[in-house]
Amino acid sequence: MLSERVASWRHVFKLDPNRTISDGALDRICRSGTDAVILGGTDGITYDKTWELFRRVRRYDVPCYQEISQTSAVIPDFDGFLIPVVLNAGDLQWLIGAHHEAIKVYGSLIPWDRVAVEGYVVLNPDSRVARLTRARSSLSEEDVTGYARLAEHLFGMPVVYVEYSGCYGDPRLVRAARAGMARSRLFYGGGIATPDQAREMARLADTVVVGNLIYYNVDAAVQTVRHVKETPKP
Ligand code: 1GP
Repeated sequence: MLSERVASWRHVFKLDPNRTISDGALDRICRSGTDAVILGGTDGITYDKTWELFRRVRRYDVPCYQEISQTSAVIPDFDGFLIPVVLNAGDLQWLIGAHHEAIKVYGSLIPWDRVAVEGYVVLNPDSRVARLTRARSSLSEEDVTGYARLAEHLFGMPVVYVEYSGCYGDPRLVRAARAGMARSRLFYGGGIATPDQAREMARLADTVVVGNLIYYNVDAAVQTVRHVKETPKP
C-alpha cells in the first residue's frame, strides 16, 4: 500500500514538470539520498512535460511519484500517485469536484494500492495553489488543528499536508496541525532554504518537502536531505 510507504518518508523533493532542470542538477537531486521524488505542480502541467521529466528521473533508483493535478497528465508507470484534497479550498472543485470527475471516468482503472490521499491545508495566500483553489488561508491555530483532526479522524487520510508553497511557514501552525493528529503523517512544504529552516520543520513534521530551492540553489537543496534526516523525529 502506498500509504504504508509514505509513512517511511522523512525527506522528499518535489519537481515541477513545468520548470526546467539541467541533467546535472537532476542527477544531484536523484542521488541525494532523499526518500522519494514527487512530480507535480499547479500551472502548465501536461502529459508531455510530465512524461519528459519522469523519463529522466526513472533512470535513477529513487522512487518517483506523481502528484495529480490534471487527469490528462496521468502516467500509469509511476511508482504511485498522490491525490491532493484541499481541505480549506473555497472552490469545491479542489475538495471533491475534480476527484469525482476523474473517478467517474477512470475509476475502474485506478490501482488503489498505489494511491494515497493528501489532505492539504494551504496557508500562503499568495501562492498559485491558494489562488487557484481560492483557499481560505487566513487560519487560526484552532482552525488548523480542526482540519488536521477532520482529515485523520473523519476522512481517514494518511497524510495531512501543511502547504506554504513559496514562503517559509509559521511553526505555530505546523504544531497546531500536529496537535490534531495521532496516526496520519504530517507533511510540511514551503520556502525551505536554510539549514535552520530544514531542521526546524523536521522537528515538527514527519516529512519535509523541498521544491523551489532546487531551482535556484541545488547545493543547498541537496544539503536539506542531511539536515532533515539528522534531526530527531517529532
Ligand atoms: C510545494 O510544498 C512544496 O508544493 C514545497 O514548497 O516549493 O516552497 O519548497 P517550496
